[in-house]
Amino acid sequence: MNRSRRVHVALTPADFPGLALDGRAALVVDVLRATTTVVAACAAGCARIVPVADRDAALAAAARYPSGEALLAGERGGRTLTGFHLGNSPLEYVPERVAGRTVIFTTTNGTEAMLHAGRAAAAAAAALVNVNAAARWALEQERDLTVLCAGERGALSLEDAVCAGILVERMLAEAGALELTDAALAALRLGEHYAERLDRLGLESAWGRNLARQGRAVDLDACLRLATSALVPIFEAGIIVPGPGAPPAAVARAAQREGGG
Ligand code: 3SL
Repeated sequence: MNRSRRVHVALTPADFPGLALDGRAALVVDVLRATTTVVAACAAGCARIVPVADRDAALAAAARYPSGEALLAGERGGRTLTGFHLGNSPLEYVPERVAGRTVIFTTTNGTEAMLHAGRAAAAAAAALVNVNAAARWALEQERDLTVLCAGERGALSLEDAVCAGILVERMLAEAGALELTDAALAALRLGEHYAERLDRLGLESAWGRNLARQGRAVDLDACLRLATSALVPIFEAGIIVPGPGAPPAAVARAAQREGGG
């Protein structure tokens, strides 16, 4: 690609319906906590994550897999859905629980953003924990990029905008030049402000304070870490699978999947 790539950040979900994602790459961001959890699930060796809109869609999706293979996972208002196997804490997603399993996932904001990201020509999940790897993945796509910030019930979430900005900063550092929309530039400036003080996000973001009030300080600690994972969960026909940086067992399972095994 000769011209410099265009990068846009959809700072709120209100922007999603009008986004032209055809031919573009997309990164979906929900730092607290859905995309951090997706990275954790892939690192723990899950076979795939199926994002769905709500409980009914989750039950319908689970019924399409052999009995016992699918795990129902997700939250509303931060709390695990009644009768589901897993909530939305990245710390729950350990190999003993998810290795080799299909995770059917529905969350308040994150999975809605994932469903939109699935419309792009190439899409992946990004969080602070995999920000460097996700920025590298985005550059490798050689396409214009849209970052979708999941936000909170239609509004901007500070931590998602910050993560988008750090993604843009990492891409700029590697690519030299990018064509940024005003929204991407605004995110970049926020990212520059918070990159060295991520712990402040737990205190200054509305959802960070909410999770702290729910007694989920350990989740905040797990989510507000920078570039601790090299793993990039990628979308294949709307389903998320462990991509670059996945542990060998997850890679072997993905190869098996491609071979129809
Ligand atoms: O809104 C979402 O998708 C969730 O990530 C919110 S929570 O952190 O699980 O409460």
